[in-house]
Formats: sequence, structure tokens, C-alpha cells
Amino acid sequence: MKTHEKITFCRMCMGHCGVVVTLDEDEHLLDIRGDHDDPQTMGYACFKGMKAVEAHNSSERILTPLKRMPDGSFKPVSREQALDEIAQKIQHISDRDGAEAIAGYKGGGGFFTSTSVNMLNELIKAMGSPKMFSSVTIDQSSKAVALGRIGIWPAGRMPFNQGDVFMIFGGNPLVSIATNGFDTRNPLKRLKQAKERGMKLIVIDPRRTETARHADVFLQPIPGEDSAILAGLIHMILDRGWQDQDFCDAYADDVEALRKGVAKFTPSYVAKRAKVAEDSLWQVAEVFAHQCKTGSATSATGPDMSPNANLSEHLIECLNIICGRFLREGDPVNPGAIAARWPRKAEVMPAPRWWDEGYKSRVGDFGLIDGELPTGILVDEILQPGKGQVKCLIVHGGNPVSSIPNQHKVVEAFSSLDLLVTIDPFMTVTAQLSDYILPPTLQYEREDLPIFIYESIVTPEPYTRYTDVISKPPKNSDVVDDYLYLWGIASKMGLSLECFGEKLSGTKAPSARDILSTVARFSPIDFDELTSAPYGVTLDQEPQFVEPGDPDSPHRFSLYPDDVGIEMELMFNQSEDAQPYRLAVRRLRDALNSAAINLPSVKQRLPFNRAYLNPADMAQEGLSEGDYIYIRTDHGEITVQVVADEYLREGVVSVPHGFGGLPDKTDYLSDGVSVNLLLSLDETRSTINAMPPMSGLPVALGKVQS
Ligand SMILES: Nc1nc2c(c(=O)[nH]1)N[C@H]1C(S)=C(S)[C@@H](COP(=O)(O)OP(=O)(O)OC[C@H]3O[C@@H](n4cnc5c(=O)[nH]c(N)nc54)[C@H](O)[C@@H]3O)O[C@H]1N2
Ligand SMILES: Nc1nc2c(c(=O)[nH]1)N[C@H]1C(S)=C(S)[C@@H](COP(=O)(O)OP(=O)(O)OC[C@H]3O[C@@H](n4cnc5c(=O)[nH]c(N)nc54)[C@H](O)[C@@H]3O)O[C@H]1N2
Ligand code: SF4
Ligand SMILES: [Mo]
Repeated sequence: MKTHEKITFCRMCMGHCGVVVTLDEDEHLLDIRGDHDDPQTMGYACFKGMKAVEAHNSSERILTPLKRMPDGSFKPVSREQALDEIAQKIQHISDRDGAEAIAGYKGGGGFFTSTSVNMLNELIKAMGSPKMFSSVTIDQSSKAVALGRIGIWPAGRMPFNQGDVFMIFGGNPLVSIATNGFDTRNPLKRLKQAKERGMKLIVIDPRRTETARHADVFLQPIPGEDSAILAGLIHMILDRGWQDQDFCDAYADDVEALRKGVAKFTPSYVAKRAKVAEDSLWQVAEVFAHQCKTGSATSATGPDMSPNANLSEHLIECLNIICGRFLREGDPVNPGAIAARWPRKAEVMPAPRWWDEGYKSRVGDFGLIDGELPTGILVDEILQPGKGQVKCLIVHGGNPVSSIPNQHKVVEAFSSLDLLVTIDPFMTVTAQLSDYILPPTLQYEREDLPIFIYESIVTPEPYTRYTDVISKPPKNSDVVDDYLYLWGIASKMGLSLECFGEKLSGTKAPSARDILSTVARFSPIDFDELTSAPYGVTLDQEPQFVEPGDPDSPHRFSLYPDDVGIEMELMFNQSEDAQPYRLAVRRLRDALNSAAINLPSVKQRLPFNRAYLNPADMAQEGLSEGDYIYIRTDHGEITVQVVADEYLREGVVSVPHGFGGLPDKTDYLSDGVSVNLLLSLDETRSTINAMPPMSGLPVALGKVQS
């Protein structure tokens, strides 16, 4: 058999690793490896990314649109029939119950397809409904809340590749290839390069993670205490006068209010509460604020999934502000390569509090963040009767039945919908409850760009890359790019969609190239130049710099608004845990949330999820590896095998999410169990973004006697 190779890049996660794929004469994938000639990622690639060949050729892959029959089985139908019926049903629901009865949910798979990244949002909008949801609001939307309450510095924080220090709260970029601000292109190499130039790494995590093992300073608290730790750090820094007073004088009026707000968070109080040594807290404060003068603090899912996430993010931004850790006039900025450029001035854009204006949800009176409603209310929007009750949901590249807390309630809600449509290549738990499943092309079968909506945090320089279609879909399949399903539904309903401000035809389907060139129309790079650059384009000839701010600008950061003060008080008065352990989120190297965990080679490594415990806790509970434990919250209970993790601190149990079948059908040894059976969606969700806590919660656990 004659084979040939092509170069392209992986779009499963933020790494965007350059790869070399081997194809047969029919352009089907045979093999894949990291591309050592790729200047961005230099050969790095991970196990799950290298399983793309298996995913593309998988016998589990859905290859034609499926319709659910009254007996619950799925029957292949033509694309035309599926889209006709879906459009008619949506129209019927909308005519009967109003446009607000239609909702959309976009997950990770949707975010990583450039041709359709915004299309479900546009479709829901064109239908006249404000009810767009996404995985962002069960992830790190507290970052948007923080900017919304504190204000925005247009040039951004001092990036990883420039600062003296980089401090991470609850993120493990060497495994997750994520973490806002970290250089994820071959992350270990980038970290080593940064350390060689003298950068100090500080990590705050209940687990001595793969990343933490490279830290200069490592603080290992119990989970859920980041807001207290941050209040303590700010207290110490202001107490010692280690803040950047000039920056504070110029851009923040309420440093004194913040100082008063953190007064109760003395080092000894915080040390006791977070279960760390007082000395280690001082070490973090001293290295970050006194020894180092540039470089910022960031966070990932750890703090953002714990209670008080909005407060934690707010205080991280306060820490960066009082220490002046932002790009300054004359510094080079990364404006991205695809987005239109706009001037980055050294001045504050005052707290926009987007959610205060405009549409408010009928459930909980939540406003919109980045044009979307928080996913923490989706299930109630479906279950709560009345005007505006959601009856139809379109899911694009997500698995909400796996990813949203209180899985029983999610299943009840999704089962009660009049119409559930899922665009997904695999029979996920969400797909299993759907009326129609529309299978898309997979990544190497479509044209694409890196995730351009986040481009300036993916690479430190303005860089982007185009990939053409690399391989053909399996023989006899009827799959199309995601966007064609969404555009198809719109077209059949007589609607025309917008694509990043440009109207698309309602009758003639755009090509993928049309969409990508539209998306990139404000880029300084000529699109033809981009498509003919095999390793992409870095805009190093046209650097952008931070411009002087207006010296008379009245705008200042809001370090201590009233709602933050209330949250500080509530956090301070939080009652003591009634349980001896706290739950912690964590990700696994070999799986990406729920995606790909059913591939045979992944199953071989990860047949089911397990609970990680420190060996001392295991001894204390009389547990050996492989024993079953129950984990119980006020809300639910799961049974799971236990495994020792010497890197996890005592008093913490860590269970990865994404596993488990539908709750009444699941078999632990073949599917694992959903940690979302333990978590609640109701009483504890946060204000503003309705974030349900998923980490840092008290749990009981013990041995299940066999
Ligand atoms: N308990 C608990 N719950 C959590 C978390 C946690 O840590 N703990 N983490 C949360 C976080 S951070 C997130 S982001 C969410 C994840 O939330 P989701 O995005 O809802 O879930 P994923 O499992 O990532 O689902 C991605 C889906 O995209 C599909 N897919 C892959 N490629 C394509 C494609 O090209 N096109 C289409 N249409 N689909 C594709 C995959 O098959 C998969 O079903 O879960 C959240 N839930
Ligand atoms: N291999 C792999 N990569 C992934 C994913 C995956 O599932 N697998 N998922 C992708 C997605 S959707 C996302 S959002 C990103 C997430 O990226 P990360 O946030 O970097 O994900 P994790 O590796 O789980 O790191 C979270 C860390 O927070 C710690 N932690 C838990 N609770 C707390 C707490 O209360 N406080 C503090 N300080 N730390 C805490 C955990 O011990 C863990 O080390 O990863 C992405 N990349
Ligand atoms: S790290 Fe991410 S981008 Fe790189 S190969 Fe793995 S999944 Fe793909
Ligand atoms: Mo995520």
C-alpha cells in the first residue's frame, strides 16, 4: 500500500500541537505523530491527541444522522430528512410556546471548530431566543465576573514569557495543557525555558502536581480556601508595603477599603483555615510581591470550581493590581493574529458589570455574560413550568448530561424536552437522550484555524495557522462539518445567520473557506498568504505596543465594591466543615473530560475513574488500593475504587469527572461513575454566573464492606 504524509495541527485542546499524519491512497488516516519540525510545539504531542486516528476510524463513531424511535432505538435517516424534521419541530415549538422555549448549549467540541464556533449562538439569536448556554459557565466564568466587577486593563496582565514570577492557583498546565496565561505550546519545554531565564514559579494546589514539582514555592492547602489565602496574601503585602504604590495611586481609588476588607485575614487565621504553615504563606507573599517585580498571578479550574470562586478571581485580580502586574506603556502586546486590532491604552476601562443591563432570566434573575446565560440554571429553565419554559435544546459538541452537576436532575430535565438535538460524533450520555443525533466530520476532515476566540492567550506572539482538510471521512458515511448542520436548520426555517458581523446567505450554503476568510477579514494577514503558509504566520514584523493612557481619565479599578464586601463577610463567617474530607477536581492526562474515554485504547488505560487519596488517609480509613469507598455529600453518594496518591495532601479526595453512563444504566467497571451525582445545582450556586461548586466541598467517605 502506498502511503503519504501531511502536516497539520491537533485541535483537541489548547496545545494545538503540530502533527504529522500518515494517510493511505484513499486519504484515510493511518498514523499520527508529533511534528518535531513544528516551530511552535517542537514535537510535543500527548496520548489522547495521538488517539485521533483511532477516533476517526472508530467503529463507535456515528456515521449517519440518527433519529430516536418510539421504542428508544435509533434509526439512520438522511441528513435532509433529519434537518427538515428538526426545523419543523422547532418552528412548531416556537409558534406554540414562543422563541424563549428554544435553547442552545455549546461544549468543548463546539469551541474547537473554527467554522462553527459562534454559529449556535447566532442560530439561537436568529430564532429570537436569548437562551444560549455553554460549558464556559461551568468552567471558569468567574474570570469574566472578576473583570466585570473590577474593570479591565486593555493591555492585559504581564505574560508568562516576560515576568520574573508566575503564580498559579489550582491549575496543572503540564497535564491539562491549559491555564490562563501559561505558554501551552510544548508546556514543559516552555516552562524550562522560562525558568532558565530566571522566572520563579509559585503553585498553590492541594496536590503536588506535575507542574508543582517544578515550583520554586509550593503551597499545599486544603481545596476551597483560595479566597481566604488571597485575602491573607493581600493583607500581608499591604502590611509590609510591598505593593506598587505608584500603580495603585494612578489606577485604584479603594486600596484602603480593600485593606480594611482583608484586615481579619491575618496570616495566622488564614494558615489555620487553609491548613498550611504561616511561614509558607509569608514565603509566597515575599517571592511574589517583594523579590519579584514583574509577572502575574493566574488560576485555572481549582479555585474557579470551588465555593467563593467569584471572590477568588476578584482577589487574584486585586493582587495583580496592587502589585502593578500589567503591561505598561511601550511594552509589546499580543493582539492576536485573526482579530481586528484596537489600541491598547495604559488606562482602566471601568467595571462594565455586563449582567446588570438587558435580559434577565426567569430562573434566578440572572443577566447575560458574554451574551450567554449561565449553565447552572439550564436544568431549571427546562423543568420549571410557565412562560418561557425551555422545550427544545440543541447541543453542539458538548456532553451536558455528563458535565453539569446533579446528574439525576439533568437526566430528568433532558428526558422531558419535546426536542433534544445533539451534534456529536459519539453516542454520549447526552446523545443517548436525544431525538436526533447529527454526526460531524472530525478534526482532520475539516478546514480549521486554532481557537481564534482565545488566540491571544494561546500563543505569546500574534500567531495563527490554517489547515486544509487532511483526511476523508470513513467510506459510506454521511457526515458534514458542524456548521452545515447549524446553517441547514436556519436555512430550512427561513432564517439567515450572521458570522462575526457578516450576514450569510440563507439559501446558498457557505463553504468552510468562506467562513474562515470572513472570520479573518480584519486580520493584518492576507488570507491567501495564511492558507499557503504550512507552519502558519507570526506577525513579528508588525508589533503592537501599549499606548499612553489619558492622564485625565477619571476611571479607576473597583477593588472593593459592595457585593465583594458582602461575599468577604460570608466567606469569613463560613461554618466549619461537618465532614473530615474535601473533594477536589482534577483532570487525567489520558482523557479529555468525557470525550474519547470510550475508545478501546483509552479504556485500556482508564477503564473507570477512581478516587485518589493520600496513603496516610487510606491507612487511617483501613483502605487498600482497589477497595471500594463511598463518597457522600448532603446531596448524593457514589461508590468508587480508591487509589493511593502520595502527591495529594491529607484530608482531600480527588475524583475525575466525565465518566459514567446514564445513572440508571451505568456499570462502574465498564463506565466509571459520574462525580456529578454528588454535586448540587440549587442552593449553593453563585450570584451573577450561577456557578455550582464542584471542588473544595466537604464530603464523608468510608470503606464499602464487600
Ligand atoms: N464534576 C465536574 N464537572 C465538570 C468539571 C469538573 O472538573 N468536575 N469540569 C467542567 C468543565 S471545565 C467543562 S469545560 C465541562 C465540559 O463540558 P462539555 O463540553 O459539555 O463536555 P465534554 O465532555 O468536553 O464534551 C465534548 C463533546 O464534544 C464532542 N466532540 C469532539 N469533537 C467534536 C467535533 O469536532 N464536533 C462536535 N460537534 N463534537 C465534537 C465529544 O465527542 C464530546 O461529546 O465539564 C464541566 N463539568
Ligand atoms: N488531559 C486533559 N487535559 C485537559 C482536560 C482534561 O480533561 N484532560 N480538560 C480541559 C478543560 S475543559 C479545562 S477547563 C482545562 C482545566 O485545566 P486545569 O485547571 O489546569 O485542570 P487540572 O489539571 O484539573 O488542574 C486543576 C488543579 O486544581 C487543583 N485544585 C482542586 N481544587 C482546588 C482548590 O480549591 N484550590 C486550588 N488552589 N487548587 C485546587 C487540583 O488538584 C488540580 O491540580 O483542562 C483542559 N485540558
Ligand atoms: S496536548 Fe492537546 S493539542 Fe496536543 S496532541 Fe494532546 S490533545 Fe492534541
Ligand atoms: Mo473546561
